Amino acid sequence: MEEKFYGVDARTITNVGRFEEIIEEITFQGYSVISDLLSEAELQEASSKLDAIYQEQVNDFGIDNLKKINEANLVRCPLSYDDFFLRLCTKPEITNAVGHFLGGYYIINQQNGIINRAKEEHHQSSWHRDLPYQDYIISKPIAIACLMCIDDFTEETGATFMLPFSHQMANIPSVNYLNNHKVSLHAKKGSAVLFNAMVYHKAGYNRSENTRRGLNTLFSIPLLKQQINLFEQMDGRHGEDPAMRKLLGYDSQVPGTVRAWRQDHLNRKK
Ligand SMILES: O=C(O)CCC(=O)C(=O)O
Ligand SMILES: [Fe+2]
Repeated sequence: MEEKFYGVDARTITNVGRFEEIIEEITFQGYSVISDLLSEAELQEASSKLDAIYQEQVNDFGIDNLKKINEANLVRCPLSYDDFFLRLCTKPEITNAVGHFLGGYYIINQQNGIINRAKEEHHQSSWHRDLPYQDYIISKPIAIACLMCIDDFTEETGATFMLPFSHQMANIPSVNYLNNHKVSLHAKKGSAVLFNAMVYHKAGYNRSENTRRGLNTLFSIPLLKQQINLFEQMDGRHGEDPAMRKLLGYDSQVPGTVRAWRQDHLNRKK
């Protein structure tokens, strides 16, 4: 039977295919799950590379130091170690949706691998927004997170908890409200959770026997500063490709002087 309405003229989205469904879910509840995005081969590669880069970071910085700054089991900026992670997060299914919300100019603000080990509390298991300390409502998304499930996200393995509609809540609600309304996002490995970065969420506790990995890429408008200066971190790699320069934020860094700012703008006129 056809759905009927009265007293309603306007509708945000009318033509509903899978893409529109994803857009509508992110718009209203704040998140959507895209299934079957990564192949088995990609998942295995992601798993072993995340573990290897993490080991490299542990060797470099020391596990005690990492623990002191809540960085244990967190892989910072894997895309700067291996282009594989850049390719994963720029699949068209993702960039099409990100572009829908952020428009023609967005950057990779940060990328992190989350290694949620069996029966260990992870720093990301605390409620947060991916834009921390922002306790207000914004009418349009300014950052979209793409959390790829490298392993199955289940109740057992510590699936992400989301608080639906919370991008429309200025402040975080009470623990009582959080517990009554949180949703545990079960998603098969190879899926990606795309969400408005203002949605409150946290990783679940991993009660299983296995490690549960995720890869979170945060895309933002270029007005927001990157967590790590990718130009420096990547030694300007891919700088010859205009689309990559833009995505990696090479063209939206803070100029050092008035003259440099003006020169930048002048160069763009040529
Ligand atoms: O691993 C998860 O379930 C959540 C990760 C997360 O919130 C983050 O990386 O910001
Ligand atoms: Fe997060």
